[in-house]
Amino acid sequence: MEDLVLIGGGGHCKSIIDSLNDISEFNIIGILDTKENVGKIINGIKIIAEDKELEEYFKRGVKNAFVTIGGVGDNSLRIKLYQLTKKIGYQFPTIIDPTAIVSRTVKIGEGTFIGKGSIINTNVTIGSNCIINTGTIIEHDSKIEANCHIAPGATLSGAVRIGENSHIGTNSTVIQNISIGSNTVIGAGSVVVKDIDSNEKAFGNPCRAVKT
Ligand code: JB2
Repeated sequence: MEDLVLIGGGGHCKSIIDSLNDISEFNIIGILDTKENVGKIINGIKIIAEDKELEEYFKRGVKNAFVTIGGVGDNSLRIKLYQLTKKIGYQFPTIIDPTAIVSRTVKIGEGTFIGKGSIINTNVTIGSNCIINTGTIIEHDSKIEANCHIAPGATLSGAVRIGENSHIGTNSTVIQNISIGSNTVIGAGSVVVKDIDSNEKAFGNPCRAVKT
């Protein structure tokens, strides 16, 4: 089994560890978090160091890393840590919980997590460093760009397009053929029936952008 280091030891990390335990493909050497959390145990895995030790672990032969920070509504730390880790040279696996149903035609980028009970239908493309969280449904021909978070229970009907760095709130529904831009947040429980531009915050039924 190859060694893997996790980055961020909060709630999202617990979900990833649980899936990794069921997959048994990696030896998790530990978690990196902030100084005050070093020494804590998260789902049986120790927080061993701060992010500044990433280079040292790479030199010692750890070649796989995974960003385990969720960052609800603000992906910036997650993206920063992914880029920093990639620059050092780490590889990022794709982690698919064994309870997810994923068509063999789906393309999934590195560093992306597919959570428990998700269903991903044919011809879907998902970019790198995404979270496809518990119980989501991603229907046929949808395209999700890098660094997106599709929160628990959200449904994307057929051929939905989501631009990079966007967040689709928990239990939201996006009807077929809708485009949602980049850096956009869709609030929890929204029903999206019209396209939503980039750099928007939008919510409700029907989902509308909030004017700021
Ligand atoms: O710079 C950092 C840093 N800043 C905060 N580097 C590293 N390596 N870790 C950092 N952290 C750590 O991220 C915090 O000390 C904390 O341990 C963790 C964030 O944990 P939290 O539970 O607050 O959030 P999360 O992102 O793991 O989970 C959120 O998103 C998930 C998708 C939660 O809202 C969950 O409920 C949700 N399921």
